[in-house]
Amino acid sequence: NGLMAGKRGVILGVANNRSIAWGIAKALVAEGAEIALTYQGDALKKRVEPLAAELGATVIGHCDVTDLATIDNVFGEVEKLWGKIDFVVHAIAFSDKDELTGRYVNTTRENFLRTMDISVFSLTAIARRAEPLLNPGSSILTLTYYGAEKVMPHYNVMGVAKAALEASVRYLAVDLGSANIRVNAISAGPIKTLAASGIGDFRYILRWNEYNAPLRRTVTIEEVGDSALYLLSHLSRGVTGEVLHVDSGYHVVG
Ligand code: 0WD
Repeated sequence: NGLMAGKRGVILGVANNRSIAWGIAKALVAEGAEIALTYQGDALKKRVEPLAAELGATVIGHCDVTDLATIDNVFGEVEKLWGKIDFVVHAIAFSDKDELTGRYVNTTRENFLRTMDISVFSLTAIARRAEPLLNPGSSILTLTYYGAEKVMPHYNVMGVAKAALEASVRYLAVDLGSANIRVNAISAGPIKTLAASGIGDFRYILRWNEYNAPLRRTVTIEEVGDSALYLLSHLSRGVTGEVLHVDSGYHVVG
């Protein structure tokens, strides 16, 4: 029973119980979805396993998106387990935290390329690998941030990466649309997660959003999860190439 009954999918990017991907996982399972989680390395495996158990989720394996063989392997395992799937959640990003502060102009070539590889190219690589497994009506979702649209203090190269990620969503939406596979993004407001802790002055950004967003507060991973439910379910079957702001409305004033 539920909105996602009979639907199966993969969620990449659960690091701990503060992860946005975890909020999405909870919302999907509450509506009857069966999910598989990946982890990045052994340190995160120990965190992801008990979380997966909490939801009755399958832990499908190690996936470091800088190693394309691990993407191939994870989707190979998913195919063995289920055959076809109905959704993929991409909640992955990385940049050297020394460059998530100060001036964008100082971005190094090495970190620029690494940030783009992990935070942008990975969505395309995952979409390509997942495509043959995706049923008609399937949905792919990624996570972006307002720093793609406007210059946000300290977000720097990650803002450039998110702009490219949002463009990727549009190109992928066209490529996969003829197979009735949809590709969308949620632009989440700031949330205190492991990844966010690398961003300079993050507490100030949270406070600024609380003061200025129309709802006068920040959002929770549960709220992002509920919006993700919409984009991953048949309720949004006419929606693709979209960037949905789940940010207490901050983007209308910021
Ligand atoms: O305010 C926020 N937290 C926002 C986050 C606002 C708007 C968007 N987002 C985005 C992030 O940019 C990211 O795309 O949401 C997505 C999920 O991030 P999160 O939930 O904020 O952060 P976290 O719980 O740390 O999950 C991100 C995970 C990594 O965690 P760590 O902190 O260990 O880097 O991305 C994964 C990893 O699990 N990840 C990778 N996975 C596979 N291969 C890799 C990699 N190379 N690098 C990072």
